[in-house]
Amino acid sequence: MLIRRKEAKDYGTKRLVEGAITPGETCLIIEDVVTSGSSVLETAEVLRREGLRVTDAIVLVDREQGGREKLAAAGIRLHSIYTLTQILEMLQRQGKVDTEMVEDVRRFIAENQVTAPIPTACTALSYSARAALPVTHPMAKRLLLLMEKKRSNLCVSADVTDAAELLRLAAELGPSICLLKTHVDILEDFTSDVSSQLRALALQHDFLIFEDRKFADIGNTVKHQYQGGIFRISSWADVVNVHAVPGPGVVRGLQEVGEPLGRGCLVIAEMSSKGSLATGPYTKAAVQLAEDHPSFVFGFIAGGKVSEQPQFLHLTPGVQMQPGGDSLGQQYQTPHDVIINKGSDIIIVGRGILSSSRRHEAADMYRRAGWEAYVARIGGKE
Ligand code: 5BU
Repeated sequence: MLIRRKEAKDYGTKRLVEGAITPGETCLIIEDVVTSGSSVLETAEVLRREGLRVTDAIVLVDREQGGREKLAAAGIRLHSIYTLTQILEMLQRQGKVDTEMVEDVRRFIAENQVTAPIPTACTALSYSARAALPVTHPMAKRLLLLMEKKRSNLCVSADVTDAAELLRLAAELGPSICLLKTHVDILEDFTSDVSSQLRALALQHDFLIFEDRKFADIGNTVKHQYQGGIFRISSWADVVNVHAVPGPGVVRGLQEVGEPLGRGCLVIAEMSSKGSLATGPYTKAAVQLAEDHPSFVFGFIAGGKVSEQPQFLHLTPGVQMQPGGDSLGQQYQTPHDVIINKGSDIIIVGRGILSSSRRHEAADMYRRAGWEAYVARIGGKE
């Protein structure tokens, strides 16, 4: 049991939370009354900073003024013993209040709703603050720190079919990016030498390699696909991603191979393509899948923030300077949209950079746009 103090004591431990904390554990919040949800949210923020998971809150009374929705937006399910409406109905049945009073109270509630703003609790945190959280996965930590160091939240999607061109891109854009995303199976001339050279460039320019393989089979099959074949993805890719559709087995299979190597994984919670089925309950289940495997999964591919847990990173594909799309259903958002309005962390840009005749300048333009949006999001202080 933990108790949250209103203010840190100026003696003793100076902690805002009193009690024994084990990072990674889940903490249920118990409150008496919820009106706007702010008090529960503040408590959740303090607990999350200590590395605890917060998913649910129990209250005696929900005054139904928007707190439930505000908490849901911050990833917290509210369970109330009573709603104000239920209490009113009970009192009316018992003859303790008259109809006029009931109507007055109903009107008051309707006229005094808090609107749910986009929660800022974790988007306002700097990348380095999130890197320092005790529950942040080592791969996320590395990535967050190198993002801060290189002032780059840009992942370039190196969708080329020629290995020499891939290596040229990595060498040229390496200094501007935090991640290089590959589709190794579109290369016409892959050899293990290509992956070794790519790793050398990653080391030289301090970026991580993300193979966008989108594993989507049973655990036993994806293990082979990750480790074996001609690509031997696990031997060179720092990061891979999975579809949630097979259920936990796909993550567990990859984890058996990747975790001992210190690799990390992203769950695809949403896709950028038109008509994507990864929405609503599917996205929710994908978020749960990630949150259930924190020793291997450290984030999401999504159009925006889908989890309130600050240790998880959000990467968004479908980014160009102008919104729009291509003829095959790709849909683009701008860096500003993605980082500020949607609360994502990393922009993934392919053709926005690759189709420019001056790729280096284009990459730097995206890097600056992404970085400036991030700095504005955290309040203008780096
Ligand atoms: P573009 O050229 O910026 O449109 O390339 C986007 C890249 O991101 C491309 O490699 C896709 O395979 C990848 N992608 C995507 O566009 N949308 C998604 O939802 C996912 C990956 Br998941």
